[in-house]
Amino acid sequence: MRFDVVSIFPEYLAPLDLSLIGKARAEGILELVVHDLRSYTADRHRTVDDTPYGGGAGMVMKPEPWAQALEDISAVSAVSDGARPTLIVPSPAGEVFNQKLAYELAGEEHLVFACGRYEGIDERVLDWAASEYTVRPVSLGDYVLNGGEVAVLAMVEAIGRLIPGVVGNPESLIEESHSDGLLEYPVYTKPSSWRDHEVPEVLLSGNHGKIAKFRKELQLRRTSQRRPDLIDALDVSNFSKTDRNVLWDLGYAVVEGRAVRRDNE
Ligand code: 6GU
Repeated sequence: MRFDVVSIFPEYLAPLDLSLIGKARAEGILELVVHDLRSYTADRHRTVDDTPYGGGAGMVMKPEPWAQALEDISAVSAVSDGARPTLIVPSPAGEVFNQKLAYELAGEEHLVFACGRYEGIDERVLDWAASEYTVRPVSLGDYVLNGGEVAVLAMVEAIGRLIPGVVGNPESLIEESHSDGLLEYPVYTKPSSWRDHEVPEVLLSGNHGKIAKFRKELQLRRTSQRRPDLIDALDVSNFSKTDRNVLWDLGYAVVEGRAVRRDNE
């Protein structure tokens, strides 16, 4: 898989040399190239921004440096016949990034990230790029960052770790938060008694059936407390009697494969 990142702050992407992603790059499992947008300018001042048509605050990124960079990158794109690279444009105005989108993007051969700064990139770049790329504006969530670089660090890590060979133990991908639509259960390690705080007794019992039930119950409890929106989205048609009882205890009934708050019934 190949990633290209275009930014006016290439040093911002330096953390991608580290840890599991850095190791995967060194091993050739993934290829990642960071490009300085200013190297695609043609004027003496290497200008990348200008004032917005129609007025308003801040500056807008000029289209031509982006076109030069994206043309250069698509020209060397090694996607198979019929496929095209995906252009991800980090923006608080994009679709929201989540684990499902991370899996979808991990299945692509070539992802290009266009890091905007200031008030964003001239919108015509996105329209123009659609002839060579599948263009997807993507947001991390409902808050505003100064530019796309930090969002790209998050997305490359979330996508990269799903590529076979990047995470050493594929088991750790299966059991984690969000892959089953629930938050992860809490974890503990030695010592079993620490500053008057005890590890839950059942985890010391060696009874794996009981442990699995206990963990699922904690997943359901913390998800309903912290992320009730995830409970609403859950498919509970294959839930065991025990799981349904926990849901009931948390104030939900099971109606047509969904958990419904009993006070909304
Ligand atoms: Cl992807 N970019 C920027 N600039 N701000 C954001 C974001 C992305 N996601 C949330 N806020």
